[in-house]
Amino acid sequence: MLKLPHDFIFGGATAAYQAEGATKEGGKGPVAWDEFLEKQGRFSPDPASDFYRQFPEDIKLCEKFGINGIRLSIAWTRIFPDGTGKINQEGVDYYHRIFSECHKRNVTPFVTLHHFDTPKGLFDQGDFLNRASIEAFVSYAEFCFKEFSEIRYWSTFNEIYPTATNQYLLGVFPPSIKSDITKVIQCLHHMMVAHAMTVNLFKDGGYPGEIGVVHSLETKYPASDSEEDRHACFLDDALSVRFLLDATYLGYYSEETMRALDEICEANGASYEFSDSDFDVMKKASTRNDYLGINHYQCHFVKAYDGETVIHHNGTGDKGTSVYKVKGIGERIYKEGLKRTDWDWLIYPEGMYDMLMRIKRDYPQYNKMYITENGMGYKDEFEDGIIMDKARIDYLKVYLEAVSKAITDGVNVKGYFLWSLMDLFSWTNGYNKRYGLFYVDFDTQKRYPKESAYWYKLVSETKTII
Ligand code: BGP
Repeated sequence: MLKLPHDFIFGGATAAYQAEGATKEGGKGPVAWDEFLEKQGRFSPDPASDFYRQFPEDIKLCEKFGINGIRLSIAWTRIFPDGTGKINQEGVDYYHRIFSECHKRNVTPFVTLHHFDTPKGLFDQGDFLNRASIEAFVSYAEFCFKEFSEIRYWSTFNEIYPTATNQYLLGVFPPSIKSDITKVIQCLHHMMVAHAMTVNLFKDGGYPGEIGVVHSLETKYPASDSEEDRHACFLDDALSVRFLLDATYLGYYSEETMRALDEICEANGASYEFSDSDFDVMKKASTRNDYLGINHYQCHFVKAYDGETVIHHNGTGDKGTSVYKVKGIGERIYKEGLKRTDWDWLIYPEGMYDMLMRIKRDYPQYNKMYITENGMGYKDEFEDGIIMDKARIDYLKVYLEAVSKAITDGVNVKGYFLWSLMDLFSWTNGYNKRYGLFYVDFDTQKRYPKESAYWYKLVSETKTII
């Protein structure tokens, strides 16, 4: 049986908008999602898991089940309802209460400043396409560093690539724009600049603790050995993985990344603009990241494709309905013989191992890594308070084994945050795609430990992947 280090963090992950509910309470300002979900009419972000009120119970469950880290995000609009300017003391007090509860229960909070929830006012002015959002984000971050001095682990952003593509390529996040590669690249770059400015501010200000960024990093493999498929894989990887790692650890985009970017832009009639002063900021920050957070759920097999962009996002759990073909990049296909979830996410733990090894090889200055999200969306069956989620345990086991192997092979991984601590609201799937160790009855808000919670407790206590 494989082991994990004695000081390893066995965490659970959440995000403000998906856990808290209470979107119109406590002086919270609006975000674009409020209106978007209301218009869409499929599901509401309230009550979510009512973490707004239930947090003492959730943090107590952490302690009881050997979970010694919690990843959570601050809702920017609970602190600054309009994004900038007036401060909402009720929101500030709320997060102090959460952090003190964590302290009481020996659960280390890892705090993300932005998890898909830009304040509505800034969003309406172009979100991160508009440089005004960069300035506003840095000021908000500075406020948090000064105010929440009890925090030791900060992440600037959650998943810059899915933010940009869900907003401007797939169109499944507000403002629902499809196939606009110019906007995708501009959003990616501006968010990376905002990250770099924040890291520089944190380090120059001498704040205590550590700072990093959480990227979604999912390995791409060519669908076959053909030259064409290998090239499609190179393009997909360059935009979704290499672009971000270059920005984070080099402070510029490498020659290979730029080659791919130019080819993708040419095929899509897209363009980009990067200023030299941005690279000065990014370069300065590139050696100052204390850690990298990796969100990794699946991997992709990529095939050459030369048609128009056609995407169908499987947001219902109807297995086999996913389509992902992007003009000038490639097509992501199902791979014969590989298991996948009802949402068509391929279960392939080698992808996690390969990603960790690649970062160690290509970006040796990474310092240390945490798996900040990994888990299995599943239609859990609830029978008299008992939830036997064997499929989730099988998934977690092979992914934790991949982490353990990477550590043995020299990668410095310090912890793992399972997505999700308890069942949460999912942005594009609502409430039937459950990930939690704790089942949430969304009507009563009662929590029930799943079989996987007992399994995770044992793994955490023994540091052995059973
Ligand atoms: C990540 C996000 C999370 C969470 C998770 C699962 O991309 O950081 O917020 O939602 O994926 O995704 P989903 O809820 O779409 O299944």
